[in-house]
Amino acid sequence: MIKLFDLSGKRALITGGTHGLGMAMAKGIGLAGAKLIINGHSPDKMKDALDAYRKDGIDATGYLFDVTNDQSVREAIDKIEKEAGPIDILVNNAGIIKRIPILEMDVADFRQVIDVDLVGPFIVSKHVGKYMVQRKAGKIINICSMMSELGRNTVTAYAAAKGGLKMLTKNMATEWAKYNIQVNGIGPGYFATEQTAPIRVNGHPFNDFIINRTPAARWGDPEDLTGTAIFLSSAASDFVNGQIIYVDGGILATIGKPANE
Ligand code: GCO
Ligand code: CA
Repeated sequence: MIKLFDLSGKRALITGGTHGLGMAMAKGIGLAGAKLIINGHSPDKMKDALDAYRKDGIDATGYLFDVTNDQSVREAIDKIEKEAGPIDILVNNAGIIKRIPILEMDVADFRQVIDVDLVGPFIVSKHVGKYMVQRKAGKIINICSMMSELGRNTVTAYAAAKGGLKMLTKNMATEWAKYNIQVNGIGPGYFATEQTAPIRVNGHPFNDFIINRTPAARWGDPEDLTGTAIFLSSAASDFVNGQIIYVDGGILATIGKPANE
């Protein structure tokens, strides 16, 4: 039975896999047997990340490229397919956030978030998808967000991008399911990472708000994503197409409750 989840012999490309949730998911996929191909943009972070993966006994190689640059991505994917071998699993995880109220947000900032969080997954999927379509096999996982479903003050560009990424997921699933490519998403709730560090400070009103707003009454631990990442990477999900699995401690299940309950 456990064979269904076995990723031995597979290769997984994880964008932004040098830190944060991307690294946690990549580690799970690696421990399930896949060889990791890690994308990042900082050579220092890449070195540390590869050391960490290898310390856990995971086979990992790194490729530095910018997910928003069509030509760099095309060249990198061609190179990876030649040097590292066919990409069986793609996790579109690289993303940024800017927390700025709408009236103060420059158009350039808005565009940059859309570029990295939405156009990036399109570009990488397009170049990896070309190979997957030829092989008639592949798994693509787009990392969505609570903001694929809900708004929040100051994260307007991020919400627009992550809402778009949810629909990109459904559309890619629509076009590519017939090639035996499963395209799905993971929507993490509120997780303890570097990205949320500024709003996770003890005593910070947002920290108390999130714990109250989450039925599980805690921040997610990056390892809470491991099982879902392995499931969507494996044969266990071979007829699952266009779904976003929200791993959120129940946030989307509820309207929430007053602060004193
Ligand atoms: C915020 C947070 C979120 C999370 C996450 C939620 O400012 O509200 O940073 O955007 O990072 O994506 O699912
Ligand atoms: Ca980054």
